[in-house]
Amino acid sequence: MNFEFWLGNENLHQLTTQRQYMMRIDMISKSGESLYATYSNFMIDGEVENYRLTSLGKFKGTSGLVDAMSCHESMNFSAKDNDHDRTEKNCASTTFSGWWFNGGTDREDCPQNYCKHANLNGVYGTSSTTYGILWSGERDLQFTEMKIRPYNTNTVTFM
Ligand SMILES: [Ca+2]
Repeated sequence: MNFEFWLGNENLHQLTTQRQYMMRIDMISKSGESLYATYSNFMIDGEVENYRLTSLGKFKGTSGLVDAMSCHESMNFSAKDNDHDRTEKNCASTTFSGWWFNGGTDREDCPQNYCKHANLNGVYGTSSTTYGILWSGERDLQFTEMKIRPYNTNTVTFM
């Protein structure tokens, strides 16, 4: 697949509530380095719960890569006309994207009062930390892909 595609939150909800899924994110950095992040769990709540990112489970990824997605765990999905982030502003508006924006101040390992630590739905082709595609300090990502599959302890081990 070589174009922008989003499966849709309702589809993600229907799929991920049937059984335990794991998620793998593949990324190519601005400088061309391949990066990956995997999570042992991926589940999206329904529309009534604003497609909340219920659970991510355990993280494993490229050596040195920050676990940026966990700062979005248990957040509602926000869109421009559906502000469910925890800031006074509208993160979806400032980033031109929909995402499980956070913005809280209750986790020391996450950016404080800031919309995101990762945003794979940002705007392509910009180093902007406000609205670009980023993963922690990795800005202007060339490529990102989020994939899910049924969790199988035989094929993947999360320490
Ligand atoms: Ca808000």
